[in-house]
Amino acid sequence: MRVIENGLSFNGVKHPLMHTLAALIFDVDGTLADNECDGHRVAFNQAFAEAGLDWYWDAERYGELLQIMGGKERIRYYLSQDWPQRLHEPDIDEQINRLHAAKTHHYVALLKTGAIPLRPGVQRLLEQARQNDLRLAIATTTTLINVTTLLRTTLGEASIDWFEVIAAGDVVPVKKPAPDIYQYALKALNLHPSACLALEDSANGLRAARAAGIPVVVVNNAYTQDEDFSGALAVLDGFGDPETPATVISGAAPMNGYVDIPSLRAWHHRR
Ligand code: XBP
Ligand code: MG
Repeated sequence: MRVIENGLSFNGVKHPLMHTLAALIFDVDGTLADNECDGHRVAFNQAFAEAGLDWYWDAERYGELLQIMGGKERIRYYLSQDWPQRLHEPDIDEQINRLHAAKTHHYVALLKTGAIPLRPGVQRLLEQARQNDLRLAIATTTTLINVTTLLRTTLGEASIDWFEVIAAGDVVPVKKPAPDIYQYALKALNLHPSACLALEDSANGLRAARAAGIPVVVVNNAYTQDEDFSGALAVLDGFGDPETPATVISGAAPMNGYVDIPSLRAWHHRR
């Protein structure tokens, strides 16, 4: 018997609905906001200084450390590189957790000043997605309070409910480039990966989504522009807007010059 559920045929034959775009899954850091250098990095350094540590991550070093996703994981990696003996301290896990909690506190405080805007085109695209009945989700390695505060401070309180699932941080044991956070979001959406499209800014994010079977459009930024985005449907330098078109780095050009719902549907259709 042929069972069709959520547009899927489980007898191995693709059902037409399998190709229909039903949901957009957004990455947060670097995608919704260009917030790593002037947001997360600043907060890490504040936490280090407050703890009396002589550590400072300048913009260039932070770019290297960004290869390690997740703040706690990034601190641990930094220790392994610069202070390896400290990893043997019996309370190192607690130290990292405390430092990271302080970093989150500083980052949230910074967001509340309004210092971190969304990337150009993000609000327009989210509103268009809602008008077009596309479902919305978030899949990010960052801490949940960072996401909800960013949404509150940029789009307002109600925007949190625009997203059916906000999959964030330690809700899964392994962070991007592992597929876990995307698989978590897919399960919550109860959708096949082919009915979704992920929007990412980094190669690690692209790999995570692709490993979960989700097609990806990349909007890169200064930190990620030299990364390998093979496997993306398209790579652009931003979402763009009617007045300021996006530059296409690879893939088909968006039909109106910027990332909108018709262009996302067209990329998704060609996958
Ligand atoms: C990017 C990250 C995050 C942030 C820090 O996440 O690697 O770890 O830099 O956030 P994404 P935390 O691109 O998946 O949104 O310190 O809260 O981990
Ligand atoms: Mg990102």
